[in-house]
Amino acid sequence: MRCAVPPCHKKEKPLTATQLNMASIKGPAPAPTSFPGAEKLRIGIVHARWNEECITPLVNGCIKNITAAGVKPENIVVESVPGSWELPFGVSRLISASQVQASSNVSDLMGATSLLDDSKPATPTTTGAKASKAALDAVIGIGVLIKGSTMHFEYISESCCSGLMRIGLDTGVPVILGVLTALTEDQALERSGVGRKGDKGHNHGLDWGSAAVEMALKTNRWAEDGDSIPHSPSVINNASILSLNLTKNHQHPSSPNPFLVMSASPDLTLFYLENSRAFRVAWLLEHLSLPYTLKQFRRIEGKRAEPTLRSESTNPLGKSPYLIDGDVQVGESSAIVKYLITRYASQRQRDDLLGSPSNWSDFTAIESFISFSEGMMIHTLSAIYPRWFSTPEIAKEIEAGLSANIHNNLNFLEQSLSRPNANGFLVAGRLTAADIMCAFTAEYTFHMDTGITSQGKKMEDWPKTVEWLKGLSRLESYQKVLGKGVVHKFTISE
Ligand SMILES: N[C@@H](CCC(=O)N[C@@H](CS)C(=O)NCC(=O)O)C(=O)O
Repeated sequence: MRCAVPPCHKKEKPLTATQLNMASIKGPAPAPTSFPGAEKLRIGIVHARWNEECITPLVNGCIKNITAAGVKPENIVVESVPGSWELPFGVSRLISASQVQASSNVSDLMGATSLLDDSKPATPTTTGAKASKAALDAVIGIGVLIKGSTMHFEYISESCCSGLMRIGLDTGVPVILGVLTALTEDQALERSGVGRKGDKGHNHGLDWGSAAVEMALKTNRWAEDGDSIPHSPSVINNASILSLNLTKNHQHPSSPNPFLVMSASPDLTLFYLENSRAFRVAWLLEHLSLPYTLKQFRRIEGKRAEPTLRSESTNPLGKSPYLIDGDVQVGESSAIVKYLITRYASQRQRDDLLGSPSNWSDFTAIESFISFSEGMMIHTLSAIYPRWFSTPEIAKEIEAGLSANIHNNLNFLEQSLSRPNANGFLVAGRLTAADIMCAFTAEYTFHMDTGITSQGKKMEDWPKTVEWLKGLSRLESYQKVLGKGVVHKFTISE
């Protein structure tokens, strides 16, 4: 009878790499050798205290390569936690603490301290140099797990590694996996560069340190401008191109972006009613340089939208703006603005336009203005309805009744724009979604003269607000919308 198993499948002792005269193919491809910009980085290390004989050289290896790359010793923060189970929590809290520190004036929120003894893993020597207060650019979680006789090893390894991975993806701050999951003590010692029988092995901490610097620099660079595709050589060029294309289409915020989806490119159609809030959306689309199709609709006798707006857009409310993006349909200008920024803006643009967790006051101020533009400011817009649908006398009366609120709203804008560091914008001294949302309502108020001259007021009573609108209208993105041939009669210019 013929043997069912071919001879080559006979159970034999496998040959070792040396017997095969073959070097192992495992190991990282050469890492970058120079790290321009590393001197600006702040790197965190959180290490477990279990298996300290390995932990100490691993932490020191990390620090060695981080500083060799150019990171200043005072900008390396080392903290310890009891064991590897606590690593994800420690890393997560350290990232948050650094972000809070970056946005506050507290100087001693995080010191470059390790909870280890001084004789143990070296805390980078602080030579009196001032440590950075910036948020951490990368964090390494270091632990050493050695298999024992129970399931403990399996549970901790799995949870710790996936926990660290999740923090990186959720926060956008690179988290380097510095966890050895060794089956024997010898394996752990070899991978810590200590070894036991003459062969010292290789200290993986060195690689983790380099990886942290590389990932920190790359993440910062990608965040600089989502449109700029890095040109640095990659060992795996095709893979690199693929991943960057995905990044380009969908951007990748460094702070948590629950909406990050690797899918198709934007397929945007904006249903734009002339002289309407749709200007906000078109302006944002231009600001983000997103491609879109603009379908413009007329107002019948300057009032209600022509019925085709409802039928063509399929917006059940029949209002503009309305946005269709593939299978996504969004109404309400504020929702559209947030959707576009969240889905398509680069991290930098997103933090600029909506604010970031590193500055909660700006973040909440922007959010308030977005609500204000369609909340409190609705007084201004509603003043027009009596003019359209009532007698001039009644319209005048209603407008007079609304004017206190209209003035109050304008005073609020004026106050925000009068802050010493306003720089011609409502929040944070830069263009944000607050400006994009509120400008339309303010332009409308002045252009339609709702509650202004009829109430003995004039535009000049709100000089900063007028200057703000003029400044915004000079922006390239604003001008680009006008260049698209949209009808927008409210612009306040020189
Ligand atoms: N809160 C909505 C308001 C939408 C809205 O009322 N749009 C007006 C133009 S500014 C409209 O479509 N009017 C057409 C009509 O009422 O016929 C938003 O912010 O998008």
